Formats: sequence, C-alpha cells, structure tokens
Amino acid sequence: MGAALFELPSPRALRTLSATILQLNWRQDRYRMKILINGKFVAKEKASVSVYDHGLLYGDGVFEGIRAYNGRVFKLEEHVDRLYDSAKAIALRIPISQKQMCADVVRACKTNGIKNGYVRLVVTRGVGTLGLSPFKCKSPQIIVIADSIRLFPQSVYDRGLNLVTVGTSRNLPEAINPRVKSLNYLNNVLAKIEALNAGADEGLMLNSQGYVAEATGENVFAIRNGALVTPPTWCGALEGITRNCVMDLARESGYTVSEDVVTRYDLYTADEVFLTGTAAEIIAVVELDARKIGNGKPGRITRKLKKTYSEYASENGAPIQ
Ligand code: PXG
Repeated sequence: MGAALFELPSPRALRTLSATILQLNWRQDRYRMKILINGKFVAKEKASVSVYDHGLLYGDGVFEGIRAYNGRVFKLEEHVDRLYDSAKAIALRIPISQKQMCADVVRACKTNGIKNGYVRLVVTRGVGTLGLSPFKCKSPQIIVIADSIRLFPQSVYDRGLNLVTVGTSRNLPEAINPRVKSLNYLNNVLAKIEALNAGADEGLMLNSQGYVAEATGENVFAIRNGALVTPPTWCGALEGITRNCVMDLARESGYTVSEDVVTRYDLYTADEVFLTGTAAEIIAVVELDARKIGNGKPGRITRKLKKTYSEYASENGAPIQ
C-alpha cells in the first residue's frame, strides 16, 4: 500500500476551522438586513406578505419614505402623522399608536446599523378574501424596511434635471385624493414611464385643469426675482415634508415664499426651478419641455437652499439609540 495522498487535518486544525466558520456566520448575520414586520424582526430573505394581502391584490394600504441623517431620523413625527392621516382617509385603522410606530422606525434603524439611510414604512390592509371588501381583512401588516436609497447619480445633481410634461394627469381629488400616500402609485408610475421613455430624468404632472401639480415623486418650486412659489395641495400636490421644511428654511433666510397656482409658463420663464422630496432631497431642474430654465445650470438660490437644508437635516431628528 502506498502513502496516503491527503493527510487528514488534525483535530486542532478542525477546531480552528469550525471556529472561523462560526465567526464568519456571526459576522454575516450582524450585517444581514432585518425587516420589522408587526413588531418582530425577520431576515430580509424571509420577510414576506401573503398573496391574499389586499396591499398586493388591490394596492390597498399606505406608505411613507423617511430619511436618517447623522444618526437621527429626520422629521419622523411628521412622516408618522402623514401616514396616519393617509390611513384615516382610506378607513384603515393602524393597530398601534403613533408613538409606538416612531419607536419601531428608530428600532429598525438601530438593529440594521443605519446612521444615514432611508426607511420605507408600509401598512397594508392585511389578509382578506379575493373580494374587494376591506372589512374582511382583520390584521393590517406593518412593515419597516431600514435600508438606503439613491434616486439619481451625483452627476445628475451637479448638472440638474431634464423634465418633460407627461400626459398622465395627477389623481383627481374626488377619486383617490392625491394627498393620500397610498400603495396604489400606478398613476405616478405611469407618469415616470412616460418621462423615462421620452429620454427625460423626471416627469412634470399637471392636474386635470392643466395646472402644475408636482413631479412623479417630488414637489416643484419656481424662483423668480428672488421669490419662491410652489403649487398648493388643492392643485394636486402632496403636502411634502421636504417641501414644508424648505418653505420654512427659505422664509428664515429672508425669501418670500408663496403657495399659488403655477402654470407651465411660470416654470418656463422662471429664473430657477427645483424639486424637493425625501428621497431626491433638493435637486435643480435645468430643462423643461426643451426650454432651458434660467441659464441652464443649477441656480444660485437653489444651491444655497440645498446647503441650508443639508445642514439643517444633519442636525435635527429623532436620535437612533
Ligand atoms: N410628491 C409625491 C407624489 C411623492 O410621492 C413627494 C412629493 C415628496 O414628499 P416628501 O414628504 O418626501 O418630501 C413624494 C414622496 C421615489 C419615491 O422613489 C418618492 C416618494 C415616495 C417613495 C418613493 O421617487 N415620494
């Protein structure tokens, strides 16, 4: 019999090897994303909802997108207030208090080691039958995803956005009121498809009367002679939390800010145009429907407000602890 080709590892080497594997697993687990569903953490790969959930079957539910900066959840209470208002508007009773919801968002950030990131908060109607009636759905599903988001590359922030007006108009207030952040976002998804198919970065949505409402996931502002204007909610704009914050900061910096009816003419002829949203933050618009806005570069006031906003956002919010 010849010499063995392979030598068996010694028991000591085997012990070291298994300890290393265990440690690697533990490390991987620490960095594995966990989703909070109804107050319990579930590994991302296992986080799911039923195919009978009316959130999936009918887009029946509500959501929020929230940012964390510098170890704080920015405008947490405002987002949770809006979530509960959206839920109330669609007659969905969220079974936990707003205080508990805020605590869950902070907990999801903490568990996932998020200091700077993006939280998607979703409440679905819950499991029901294949019929429309929500009254058969007994338990809304509360989902908190603490992750990150990047809507546009840095180069787009530097050069500014190219917008086109899309044919899909903003929801009618007498249908799904555009103030409701519902899981049924198809209207805006269709608008985004149109904009991207036209080769633009974003789409401008008008209301059914032809007045400017907002972009597909951001509010819109125009600046003329140093004064800011943005459409009021009754024109089809979501009451954006970034929008409200930017209005406050701009007023504090001495600018005149008004909510008024805006037409495309007002945007074409503005000195500067920019969009606001939790995900997009503040981003300049340099072209709309092939008209150059101002000098075709991100404007001075937009850049100034962007700086003020990012300083404010990095110092305010609910601490993640
Ligand atoms: N308008 C609409 C229609 C929105 O959905 C905003 C304005 C901005 O609101 P806040 O409160 O964030 O300043 C929103 C919020 C996306 C995306 O991927 C956008 C939102 C939500 C979720 C995803 O662009 N928008």
